[in-house]
Amino acid sequence: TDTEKNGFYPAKQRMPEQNGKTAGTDDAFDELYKEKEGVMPPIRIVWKNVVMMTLLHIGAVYGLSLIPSAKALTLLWAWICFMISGFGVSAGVHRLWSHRSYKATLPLRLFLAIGNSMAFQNDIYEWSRDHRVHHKYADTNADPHNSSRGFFFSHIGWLLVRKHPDVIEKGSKLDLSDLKADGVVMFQRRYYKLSVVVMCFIFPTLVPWYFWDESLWVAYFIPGLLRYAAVLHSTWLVNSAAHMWGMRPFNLNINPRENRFVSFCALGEGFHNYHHTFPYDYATSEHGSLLNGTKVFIDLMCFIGLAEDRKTPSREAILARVQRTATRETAFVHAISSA
Ligand code: ST9
Ligand code: ZN
Ligand code: ZN
Repeated sequence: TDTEKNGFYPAKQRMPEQNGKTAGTDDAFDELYKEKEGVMPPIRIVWKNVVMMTLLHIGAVYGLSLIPSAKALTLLWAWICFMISGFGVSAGVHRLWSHRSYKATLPLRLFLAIGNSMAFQNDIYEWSRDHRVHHKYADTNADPHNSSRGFFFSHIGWLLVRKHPDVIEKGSKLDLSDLKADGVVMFQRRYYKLSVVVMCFIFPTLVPWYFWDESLWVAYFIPGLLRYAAVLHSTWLVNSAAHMWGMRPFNLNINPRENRFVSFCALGEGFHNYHHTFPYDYATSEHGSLLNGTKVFIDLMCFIGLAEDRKTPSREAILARVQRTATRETAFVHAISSA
C-alpha cells in the first residue's frame, strides 16, 4: 500500500474501525501516477456560477463600504461567524472528515457540520471527495484545483467550469466508506441547501438585528456576504498561494509550500508542504500552535473531552522522510534540531 511504501507510519494508526473492517482515508499522494497524455478537453464555463460569484463579490465590496456605519457588536459578530465557519472547514471537513487526523464525539461533529454549512463550500461529502483526490493526484488533471493551471484556476476558476474528466474518473475510485458510514455527514448532505440558507445567510443576519438592533441591511452585507467571501478567499489561498509561493523543506518533488501569510488567513492551513507530506497530522505543521488556531481548537476540544486520538508523526518519521525527499540542508537542520 502507499502507507507501507512510504514506510513511515503504521497504517492501523489512522484507520477508523467500521463493522469489524477498517477503512482508510485514501488521501496519500500517489507518487507513481502518470498523467494521461493528449489534448485538454475544451473549457466549459458554467455561467450560473460566474454570475453568482460576481454578485457575491459586489455584495462583499459593498459590505466593506458599510463597515463605518456598523455597530461594534456587529463587527465582533462577523468575526465570530468567520471563526465558526472557518473551524467548520479547517477542523471539520479538512482535518476531521477528509483526513481523519483525530476523532470527534457526536456533539462536536454536529457543531462542525453546522459551521460547515455556514461556510457554504459544498457539503462535507463532496468537499472531502474533492480533497482526497486533490491529495492523491496533486497538481495533475485529476486534481480538481490543479495549480499547474495557474493562480486563477486553482483559486476560483475551477469552481466556474466543468471538471476535467480525470477528476471524476479517479475520484470515483476513492474509498469513501467512512464518510458514507457517518450519520452527521449524510444528514448534512441530505439537507444541505436548507442548512446553507439558514446558517450562511439567515442566522448571521438575524442575530445582530434581534439582539442589538442592527439594521437587517448592514447585518446581511457584513456578517453575511462579506464574512462569507472572506472565508472563501482564505480557504482558496491554500489551493493557490500555498501551492506556488514559499519554501519546501519536507518534499522538494511536490508543489505545495510553507506560506505563513496563508496560515495567518486560514487558521493554520498554510503549512502546506508539510501537510501534503504528512496529511494525517492533526496539526498540519511542525511548528506547534504558532499561527495555528485550528490546532489550538482541536487541543481545546480534546481537553474538554469532545475529541481524542490526535494523530501525529514521530520525530524519526519526519527525519526519515526529510532525508528522502528534501535538500541536504533541510535534512541537516532537522537532524541537529532533533538531536
Ligand atoms: C468552495 C470549495 O469554495 C472550496 C474547496 C477548497 C478546498 C481547499 C483545500 C485546502 C485545505 C484546507 C483549508 C482550510 C482553510 C480554512 C480557513 C477558513 C478561514 N470524485 O461537481 P459536479 C461526479 S465551493 C468522484 O457537478 P461538474 C459525481 O458523480 C463554493 N466523482 O461536476 C457528481 O455527482 P454527485 C460554493 C465526482 O458538472 C458529478 O460528477 N459552491 C467528483 O463538472 C457531477 O459533479 C460553488 O461555487 C470527484 N471528485 O461541475 C459551486 N467530482 O456530486 C461549486 C464530481 O451528485 N461547484 N464527481 O455525486 C459546481 O458548481 C460544480 O461542481 C462545478 C463542476 C461547476 C465546479
Ligand atoms: Zn494542497
Ligand atoms: Zn488536506
